[in-house]
Amino acid sequence: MDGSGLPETRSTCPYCGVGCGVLLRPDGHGGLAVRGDPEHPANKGRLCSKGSALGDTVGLAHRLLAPIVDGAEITWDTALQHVADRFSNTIAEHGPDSVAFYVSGQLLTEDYYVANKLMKGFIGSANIDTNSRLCMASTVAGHKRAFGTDTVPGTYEDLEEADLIVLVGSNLAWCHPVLYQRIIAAKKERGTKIVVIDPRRTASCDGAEMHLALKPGSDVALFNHLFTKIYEGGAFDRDFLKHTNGFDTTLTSAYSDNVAATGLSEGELNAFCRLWLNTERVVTVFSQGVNQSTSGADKVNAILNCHLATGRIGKPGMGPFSVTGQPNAMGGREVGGLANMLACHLDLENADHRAAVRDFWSAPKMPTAPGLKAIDMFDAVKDGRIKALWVIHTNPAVSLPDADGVRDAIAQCPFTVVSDITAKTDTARLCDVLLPATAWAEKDGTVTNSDRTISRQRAVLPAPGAARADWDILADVGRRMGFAKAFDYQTPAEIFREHAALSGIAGRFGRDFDISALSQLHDAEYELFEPTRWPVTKTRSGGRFFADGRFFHPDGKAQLLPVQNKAPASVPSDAFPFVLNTGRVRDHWHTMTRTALSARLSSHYAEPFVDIHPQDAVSLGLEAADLALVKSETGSATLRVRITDAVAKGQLFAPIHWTGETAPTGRIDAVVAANVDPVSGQPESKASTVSVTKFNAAWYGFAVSSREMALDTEYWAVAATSKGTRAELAGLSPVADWETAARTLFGLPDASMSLVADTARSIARVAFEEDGRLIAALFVSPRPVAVMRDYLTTLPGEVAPDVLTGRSPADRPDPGPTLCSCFGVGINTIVTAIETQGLMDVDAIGAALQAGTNCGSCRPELAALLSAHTKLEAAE
Ligand SMILES: Nc1nc2c(c(=O)[nH]1)N[C@H]1C(S)=C(S)[C@@H](COP(=O)(O)OP(=O)(O)OC[C@H]3O[C@@H](n4cnc5c(=O)[nH]c(N)nc54)[C@H](O)[C@@H]3O)O[C@H]1N2
Ligand SMILES: Nc1nc2c(c(=O)[nH]1)N[C@H]1C(S)=C(S)[C@@H](COP(=O)(O)OP(=O)(O)OC[C@H]3O[C@@H](n4cnc5c(=O)[nH]c(N)nc54)[C@H](O)[C@@H]3O)O[C@H]1N2
Ligand code: SF4
Ligand SMILES: [Mo]
Repeated sequence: MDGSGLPETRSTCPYCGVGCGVLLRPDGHGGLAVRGDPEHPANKGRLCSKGSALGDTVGLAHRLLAPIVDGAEITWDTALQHVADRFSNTIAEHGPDSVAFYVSGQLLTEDYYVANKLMKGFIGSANIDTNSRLCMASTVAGHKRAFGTDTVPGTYEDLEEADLIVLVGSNLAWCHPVLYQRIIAAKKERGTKIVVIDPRRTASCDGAEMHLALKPGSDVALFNHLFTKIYEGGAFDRDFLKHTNGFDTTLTSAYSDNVAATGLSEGELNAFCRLWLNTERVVTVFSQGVNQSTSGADKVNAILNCHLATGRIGKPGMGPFSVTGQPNAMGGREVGGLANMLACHLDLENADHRAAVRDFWSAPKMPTAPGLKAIDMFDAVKDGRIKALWVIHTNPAVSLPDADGVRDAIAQCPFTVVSDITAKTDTARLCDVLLPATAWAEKDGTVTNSDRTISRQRAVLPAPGAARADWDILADVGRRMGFAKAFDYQTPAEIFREHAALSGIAGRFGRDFDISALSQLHDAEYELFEPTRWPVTKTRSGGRFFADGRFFHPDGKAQLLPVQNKAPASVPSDAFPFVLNTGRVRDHWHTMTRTALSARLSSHYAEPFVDIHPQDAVSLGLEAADLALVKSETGSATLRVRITDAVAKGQLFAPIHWTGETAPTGRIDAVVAANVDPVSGQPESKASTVSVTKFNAAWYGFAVSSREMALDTEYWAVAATSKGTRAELAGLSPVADWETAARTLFGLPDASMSLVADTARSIARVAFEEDGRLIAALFVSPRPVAVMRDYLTTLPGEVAPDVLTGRSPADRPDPGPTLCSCFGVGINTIVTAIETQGLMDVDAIGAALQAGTNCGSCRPELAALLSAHTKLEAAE
């Protein structure tokens, strides 16, 4: 209870791997109030901008409510029988390896367990892989090579107990904001130092002492150099090294590597190594700048080598820390969701492990060889080896590299099933059978976060329409394929208990993942289950791994691994001279099927963009707000130009979030090459080579409307606003009749209209009214449209505002793009307050404007604004 009288239910945020606890209070009309759970160990009440806006995303307008086969709504019985028959017939005709599941690190553990059991135990193929292949595969491979198992040694408390945090290829401030806030809070107490290792200057740099802008892909060279300095500085731990193999060969290899590949100066290298050597309590946090690389697994081992050599692992405030992206990336690894893993951290290729799992499941057949990894799986779809595909809780037509190729492959697959919460995704639009899943807040189960803490997600809203839980859909298909007993589940609690019992077998093989003490959990205990860090056995609960020097290789030791720096697979050429880096923005989640529903999350960035260094912009003849055509050998994307020295010369950065639904030419993975790490199979999503040219628009447009628009121009990007929608537009050929064009765009054949146009010069301003209220407006210009967008988006619904000037009146200044999404405070408002009120720090901004005082996700950007402003003043 929170004092309002209505009960609150504890659950877990469905976005990132921090796994924050939330308290949910339904309003009884489909709405949901969400606040941070003060009791949850991951966040202790904090939430970031995405978590705070969860209530905006639970509406049903966009939801898929019934099964659809070949475009027509049908019953579950018909749909699932059809799925089961097609899979069974395909297997009968072409063998088990002719079918595949492509699943997700966002599935709950119970869903994931059933999918893996059905494919590996009963269909008898290992062709199940997951979007974690694009996310955590390099870390899994690196962990297994070093430790013998895929073990995250540390805990979140280590981030607060460290004196040095090294963020490698992690924009923690935006991607794991609550962890970043925990670190910044600890920094105030103990003066924690932060080093960011990233080719790009990010929001995470704002709280950091040092930013090492290394050359893309060169992390191995940097950590090899650190390894030699550890040796020379005598910082290695002789006692701990007894628990490891490979020190000498690793050292020789490290010496023969070329630190110049990092492009860092001697001063930078020395300062970093000195700090590392002199600080016992160091946590190295790493994420996609490490994993998404053709040397991803080697980067992981180069980092682990340094921690193992110094014994700085598994002790308070020390250790390597892979932060997981998705809410259940960790759970997926536990159930063995990757094509080369078995359940419970057991190995598919180990005959004893296989036999144990087969006996436990009473499985008729088990595959003996790994299945197809994501990229290979979609290649096999393309060339016809995979004839039936089931995609669950992921959107591969957007998120896989060579996304146009993947889209074509899915389209031509003889039979594709998609389970999703909405039909409005690029992948769902391609399938034969579309199955409606219950969404977050409607379903029950567990997830495991980055520090091995298992938490419950709980249902507080009714399942809409015919939607069913993912585990339930999978189990029903399993029964219909003839495996009635193995898939006779009634509740997620039953599945959880089975998984926990299986982990006891893994424990007997001496594996790390053992939660066997939970195998007898009663339904009521599962209902009340509190966040719990694994392992959970009769003798052990939670804690850290490896401080005792006991690892999981057969000899009990850890392996130091000689690794050598390797350049990214795509080499810049005259045709493709730029290196394209891709990643996330603060307020959007992946392909935006949920965050795009929230007006406040959509106001931080409202369209896809590309960051270009100022010198490159000059040589390309690009100005800020132009559109650029970014091309590679695989495809192209049209993106808004932002000119910034946050990226180095020769490099570009573009976000991953836009899709056929929100900006069809902004799908960045159309451009990304499908180069993979040879060890992990993870694609190099951060270093494709591309060309950039100006998109020669004949006209540019900006539109606001109180309803959806019919967008059909060469470039468009749409975003939700508090009053409806906004869109950026551009076209390659002049438009002769702006009245007709605007009426078609807004679907307003008869509404009363004001128009100012100079068609020959592609200038037009059009506004529509209904009952004296503005309902839509369009601004067209031969150059990128300069109007006060963030003011204009507030106007639909207002009585006769003076809209055609595109400017706000003096008494209603344009707030500018939203920086604080919780309180809707724009950049212009903040800059004005800094200037007129002489605000000196982030707290002062908060006191004046509230900005940054709720979730805190925007605090790094507020700090950056302040420092830019102070620099300007100093220069005056
Ligand atoms: N807001 C938001 N948060 C999210 C998500 C989201 O969609 N939105 N998704 C979640 C998921 S699934 C994931 S996996 C995580 C990802 O979290 P992060 O890995 O932190 O996010 P990214 O933006 O993908 O990439 C991190 C950084 O790697 C840098 N980088 C690129 N190449 C290199 C390199 O060669 N070396 C180094 N050292 N750095 C490099 C990039 O410049 C980028 O700043 O975020 C999770 N959290
Ligand atoms: N270039 C480039 N590409 C990347 C990355 C990058 O950094 N750069 N990052 C990669 C990484 S780390 C990741 S994790 C992927 C993420 O990529 P995806 O997994 O493809 O992205 P999502 O938008 O999270 O897709 C989740 C889908 O599940 C649906 N969904 C939501 N809830 C439910 C539910 O309860 N049940 C079911 N069945 N469906 C549901 C959503 O509507 C959505 O369609 O992208 C990868 N692609
Ligand atoms: S940091 Fe934000 S997105 Fe991640 S779990 Fe917490 S509230 Fe959710
Ligand atoms: Mo991810």
